[in-house]
Amino acid sequence: MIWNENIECMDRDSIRKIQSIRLKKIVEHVYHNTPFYRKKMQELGITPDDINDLDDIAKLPFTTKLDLRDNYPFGLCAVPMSQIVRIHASSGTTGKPTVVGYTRKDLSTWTECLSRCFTAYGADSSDIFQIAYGYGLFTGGLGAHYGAENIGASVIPISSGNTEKQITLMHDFGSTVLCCTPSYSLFIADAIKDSMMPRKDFRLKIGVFGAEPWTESMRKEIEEKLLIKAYDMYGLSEIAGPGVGYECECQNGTHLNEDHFFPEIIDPKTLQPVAPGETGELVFTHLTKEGMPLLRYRTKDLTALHYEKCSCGRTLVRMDRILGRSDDMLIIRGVNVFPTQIESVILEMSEFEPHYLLTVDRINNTDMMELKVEVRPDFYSDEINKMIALKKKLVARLHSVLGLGVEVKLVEPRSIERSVGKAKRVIDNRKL
Ligand code: DLL
Repeated sequence: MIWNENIECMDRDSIRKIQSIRLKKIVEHVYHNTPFYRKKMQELGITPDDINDLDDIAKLPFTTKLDLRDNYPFGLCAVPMSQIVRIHASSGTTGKPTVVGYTRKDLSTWTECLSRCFTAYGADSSDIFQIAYGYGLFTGGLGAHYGAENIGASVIPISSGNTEKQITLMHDFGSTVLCCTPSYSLFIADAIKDSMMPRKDFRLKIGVFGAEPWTESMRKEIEEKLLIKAYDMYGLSEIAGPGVGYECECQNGTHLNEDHFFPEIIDPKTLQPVAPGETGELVFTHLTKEGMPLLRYRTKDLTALHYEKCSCGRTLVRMDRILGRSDDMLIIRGVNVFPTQIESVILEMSEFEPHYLLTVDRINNTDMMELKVEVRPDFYSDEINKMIALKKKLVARLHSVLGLGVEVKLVEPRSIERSVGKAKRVIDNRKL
């Protein structure tokens, strides 16, 4: 099913026309209402009259997370506070949170985007949504909530955590759709297994997972453990929250709601656009946002875009799975390493659980990586030789994929701390 066929399946020329008109309008809006952008555009020697079609976007300034922090909390709002009806914020690891404000129309646009997502996953008014993303300043809970209500589904606003209660309600209320981070879904899967409640007594069929990078192997693992179909949902607070992008039944990339959020891929070093299909940093320009519209916001997420029509009939551009964030990329002895690469190696070997923790240190001026990984119960053994052989196998595989040596520590099942939200999988102790 398609929620908004007119837009989701619109031919490319028409979508570009709409994007062009909206771009011009939004540039005028920020120029006249956000002193930060007026100043930036004046510094570049441009006015809204210089922006006439999509190609002119390259003339516009970029925006970074630092700009949001410098204008904390409401400096980038383009409307008076009396028009802001919702405030969300995402806490970074350092400094002040990034704050975003929504007008009533922004909330309705966001809800429309989520309705497209949920419909693409095959959900409708007959479904019961268990929303186990955090409610609060994080956009996951409330964002998904409004979208699910809008398609007429029944919503259980349970938020994240309290895993025992999650599975009791999932069982008793007959939840059919679970929304949470992919890492938390594995925690829930283990809890269901421990509960001894037979799987046939649960009605769960769809998982809506996002908010952190996850791999194809992780998808397979979740689908096998929970006996559901797992879909990707992409988003970030600065742009809307969840629902910026979604998979369809073809699972051939994540469709972006590009009538509201115009995507570009740039080379993060040269800041120049790369060709379609090439990997680079994803950049978004708001096309319809009233409250806090951003021009060319650098997400730091690394991916590629594909413009060919999808077999589902949708023409909205498809984005590859997020490879990682450029700021999550570790540089180990000069080699680039993404946590998702490590996850793929662990999950392609049946002996390991998808739970791991990577610690990076600098010892005697040399970067060292230590990987703790859980062995599955049926492979975990007291026989030291078996464990040594298993460790060697993993070290060799990691070496061939990463081109680096990793110190591996095999640990007992369930010994690595679980997360109910975004998983923390890397600890970098280097003082760089
Ligand atoms: O994580 C919004 C969200 C909530 C998305 C629920 C999906 C589901 P932030 O906390 O601002 O917002 O974090 C945004 O998380 O830039 C990506 O690095 C990462 N991310 C989000 N979704 C995905 C995904 C929410 N599906 C940051 N795959 C983004 C990979 C994702 N990374």
